[in-house]
Amino acid sequence: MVHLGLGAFARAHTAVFTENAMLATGSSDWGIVGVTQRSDTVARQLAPQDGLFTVAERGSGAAPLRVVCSIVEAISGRDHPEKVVDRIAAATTQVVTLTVTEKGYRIDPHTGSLNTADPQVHADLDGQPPQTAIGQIARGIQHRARTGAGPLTVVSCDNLPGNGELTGTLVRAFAAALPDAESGPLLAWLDANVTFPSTMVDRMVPATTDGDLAAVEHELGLRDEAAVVAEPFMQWVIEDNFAAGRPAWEEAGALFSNDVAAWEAAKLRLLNASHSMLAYLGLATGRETIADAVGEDSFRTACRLMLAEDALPTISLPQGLDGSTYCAQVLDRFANPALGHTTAKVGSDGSQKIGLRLLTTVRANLDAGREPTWAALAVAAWMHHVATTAGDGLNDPLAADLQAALPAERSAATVVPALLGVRSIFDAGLAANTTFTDLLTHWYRIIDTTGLDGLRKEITHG
Ligand code: CS2
Repeated sequence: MVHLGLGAFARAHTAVFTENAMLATGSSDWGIVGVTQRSDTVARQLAPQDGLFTVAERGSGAAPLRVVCSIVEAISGRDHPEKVVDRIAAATTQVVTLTVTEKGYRIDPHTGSLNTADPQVHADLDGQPPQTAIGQIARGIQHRARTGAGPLTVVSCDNLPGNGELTGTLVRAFAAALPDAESGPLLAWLDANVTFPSTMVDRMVPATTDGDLAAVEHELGLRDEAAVVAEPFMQWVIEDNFAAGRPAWEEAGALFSNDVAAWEAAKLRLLNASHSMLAYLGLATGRETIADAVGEDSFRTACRLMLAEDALPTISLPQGLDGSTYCAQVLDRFANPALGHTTAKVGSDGSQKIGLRLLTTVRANLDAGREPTWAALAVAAWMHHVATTAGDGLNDPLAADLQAALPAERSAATVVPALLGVRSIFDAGLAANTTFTDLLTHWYRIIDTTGLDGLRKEITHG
């Protein structure tokens, strides 16, 4: 397997599921070539450790420390792009998995397809050794087509609806944008030999801190620069659409399902939506972690109401998922005091997340003639975060556009319409909807002028 995006999540999820599958079946046939994307840090940390790293579970029910050995090679994609293409093209590779986060897909928000105006996508199309995940996959597949290396399955593991179909669309858009002599054969081979199953992944994995590394060193008796911490819970729902072999992930507890879209929608609009809501409410009131934010009664209440009144009535749950039990479990998982998941981390890249997590719910309620009171609170808290984070402090790929849209004088009356004008996030219909605008202005004013006290009062009375 080749895994693109060797962050903490991949190590605590894909690598663990893959090792568990091998342990359960007694096979040692699989190994993961991990590829870092923008930064080479994890490749530098893993290489001298032969790919070995520790997973430290934190919270109630945590297993003992465990050293995972399913990663057999770690490559810096930035520095060795040809190697990445070679590994994807190798006849021994049967699966490519990816966790490159929402922004890593280089989607044009207006078309939903590949942003060919992105300078790196452009360079990859031009024939430079590819730096984007979609470029790496497309070039790897092109080599497979030329060498007859056999079919391949590409498995997206990012929090995006229909992530498999989306990845397929983007890879095809890349292929279609190549010169005719290249695109025809590539598209034909792709159609016959490559599948893109969708998946839903779930495990909370914060960024590893120096304190975590010191704690692992103390417990393990070894220094591990690539250790990761994670909650005990983990879940993977996978569409059974594989073109070639794969690890027996079902033996490791993964669920193969024809209903991945419903699982993903539920996760995005319940778990991720409330995660983002807590992050922005927490950031607005000086709370450093998600556990601190959900520990504030009024915020927990606001989340519960957002889930019960705004989100649950507007989604169809997959079979086997009980909505209220799931929501209660999610809030309990957020409360894990040992995890240290920061509001800053969850609140990063908001421009890429709020549309999928919150605006879907906002739209569904408005369409049904209901007021999305609580989802609007979360969006207003995001707006407050954007408007009060100075200069280049905003961790978001659209930071420059958002800064440019902001007015000099910042109040509910000026910030809300200004940010609603950012078309890559809010469509014109949503921006013109007075129910939504009024809710945003109401909540923004409370956050901005009365802070926590005002929020507490309004949430209890609301
Ligand atoms: C979080 C997710 O950082 C974020 O945006 O909401 O990474 C979340 O922890 C995972 O999706 C949980 O599976």
